[in-house]
Amino acid sequence: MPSKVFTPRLKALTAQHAKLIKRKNSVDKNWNNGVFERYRNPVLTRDHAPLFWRFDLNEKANPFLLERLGINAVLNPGAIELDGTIYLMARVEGLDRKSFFAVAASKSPVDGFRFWDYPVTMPETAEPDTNVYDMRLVKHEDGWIYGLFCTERKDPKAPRGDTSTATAQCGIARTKDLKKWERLPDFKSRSPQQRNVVLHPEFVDGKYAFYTRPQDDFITAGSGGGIGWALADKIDGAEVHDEKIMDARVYHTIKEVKNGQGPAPIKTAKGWLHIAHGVRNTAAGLRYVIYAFLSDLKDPNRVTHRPGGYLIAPEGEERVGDVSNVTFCNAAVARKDGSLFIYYASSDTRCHVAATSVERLLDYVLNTPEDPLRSAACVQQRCELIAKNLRLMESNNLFKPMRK
Ligand code: M1P
Repeated sequence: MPSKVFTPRLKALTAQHAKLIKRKNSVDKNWNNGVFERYRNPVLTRDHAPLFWRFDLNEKANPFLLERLGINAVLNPGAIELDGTIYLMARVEGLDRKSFFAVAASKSPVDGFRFWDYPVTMPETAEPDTNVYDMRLVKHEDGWIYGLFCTERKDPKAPRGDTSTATAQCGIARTKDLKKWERLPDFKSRSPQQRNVVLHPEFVDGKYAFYTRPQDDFITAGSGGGIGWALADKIDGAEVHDEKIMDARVYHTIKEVKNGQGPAPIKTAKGWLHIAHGVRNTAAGLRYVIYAFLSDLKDPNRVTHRPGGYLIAPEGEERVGDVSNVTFCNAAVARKDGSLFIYYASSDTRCHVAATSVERLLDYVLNTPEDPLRSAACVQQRCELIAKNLRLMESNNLFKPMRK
């Protein structure tokens, strides 16, 4: 006999899901720093996951229509634009804490993202991954689309009884269509752990070039000094011997504890535009913010401009989630018309979009002053701006300054 619960519940859930997918996004008018626009709604959340991923839809087997395989969070997406469609390669985390990759696509960069029917079936290496996450998608000049991601396994050297210590390394896979993936051997370096490894989109000196993040430990960077740079002769069995730190961690800055390259950098006339994340410690735990910098066109590991401070930090509801006070970015799409969409996740829970243009972000990196690293120098920097502005305002009769 059909239960009274199943059919009305299925109807309600289906309507709710359809409404979410169709929901239009809009710019948050309260945000006005001019550098980028913030959008009100997240572009992907756990509620975007199709019902048929979560519920057994057979009434006989599931008369109460209970969720059987719930989704905990959808975060840290990679992104790529192919033939005018934006594809987000989301990190989807089940209630069991394991992450997997799934593609959500939309013609619009800011709303309408819909997951494909199946998540990605990522082949394993001989040493199976316990967890995979944070894919950086890059169209390389060799013709492949690469996905570099973090592969995590229990540390075999962990003392008996220690069920937490893990090792993080970089997994490499490639595809032509985001559906069928060829898994290559994991990236090898001298560092015991790596996270946030990103492939540069072009060959450098005929080699594959990587942004790395060497670390001694699973959580802390330890002696790993920041964002590294390394070259490998081949991608199928990529191995690097020397890592040069190109963007170091610095005391009392937004990247004091650790940092990591975000998506692959964007090529512009003025240099490679990088988006990265920086981490500092607080009494409330780690705070993750997103920052930007520019590196030399011919020598992508030489940083030419380092705007001080952060580009995006968690605001409002973004501040709260599974790991609160986190904004993390591993995706950006620069479109033919010059617009630039930065996809980021907040508090390891949901995905957002910020919109700007390559021209505007270049202006930001070229003209935002560097962090002078001391309070007195920061005051001096601000006073110089104030004095310049007051002179201008007085000469234009724009404003009568308060003289004190
Ligand atoms: O929890 C915040 C982030 O922590 C890690 O980033 P990092 O290696 O820089 O510390 C990653 O696990 C990332 O997925 C996560 O969002």
